[in-house]
Amino acid sequence: MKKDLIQAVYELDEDLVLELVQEKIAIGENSLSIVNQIQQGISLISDAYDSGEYFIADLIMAGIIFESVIGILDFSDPCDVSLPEKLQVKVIAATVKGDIHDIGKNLSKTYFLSRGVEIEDLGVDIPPQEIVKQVAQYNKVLLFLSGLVSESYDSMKETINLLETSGLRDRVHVVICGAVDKDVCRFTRADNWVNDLVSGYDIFKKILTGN
Ligand code: B12
Repeated sequence: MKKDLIQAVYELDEDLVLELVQEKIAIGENSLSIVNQIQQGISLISDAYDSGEYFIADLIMAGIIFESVIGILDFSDPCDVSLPEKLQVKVIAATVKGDIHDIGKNLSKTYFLSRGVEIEDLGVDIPPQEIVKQVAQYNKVLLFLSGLVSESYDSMKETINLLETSGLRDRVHVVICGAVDKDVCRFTRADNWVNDLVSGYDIFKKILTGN
């Protein structure tokens, strides 16, 4: 019997992953459901890394496979609300200082773009000063701070502190994302936290419509 997608990801079998994803696309399976299955496979890889069964090279391979899948998924949704031609809010994202994980951010960029929203991506390992400098150019900003390693929480907090001391905090809605939860949100004094891109997009729509 053919392996399922989660197992193929876990076994880092890129060819089979892509073949299974193509099959799922052909039968009309939702892109987010496919992403969800890849994430489940990655979770298994993460556990195997924690237990010493997988190594850093396997994490790298997991990242490569995820990026290949993102390249063939389509997130567009004709039923989604049409956006005003000129957005009144600038959307910026950065992986914070000390962290280089960017697959979730790249995936989110693709998802937002398929809905007509451009995220300005500052990159990875970005220090607070650089983020604040970019934010200062706009009147209303939705700022996504992404991080997966524990050290990123301090960087998120430092960034938000600097926004405060620079007098910019009122014009920025800060959403932390990645390996975060409500405790990290409280610690960093962010406005919201998300660990999936759809919730991130929902926050964007709320800000845009003022709800
Ligand atoms: C792939 C991977 C890597 C790749 C990253 C490649 C890349 N370009 O990103 C590589 C191999 C480079 C890597 C390196 C390291 N990694 Co790593 N990595 C992973 C792994 C397996 C998957 C992460 C991933 O991409 N997931 C898939 C994406 C889609 O999920 P996501 O990022 O959570 O994104 C979702 C949401 O969070 C949210 N989101 C995230 N960002 C954004 C942004 C926006 C705008 C929005 C709206 C939403 C959003 O939406 C996404 C989709 O729903 C995780 C395991 C795990 N469980 O997460 C470990 C993991 C995060 N890594 C870990 C570690 C330890 C490391 C290293 C320190 C290893 C080492 N010894 O060198 C280095 C880190 C160096 C550094 N300073 O950052 C640990 C972190 C532990 C910790 N608590 O600190 C983990 C948990 C593995 C483990 N079990 O130990 N890693």
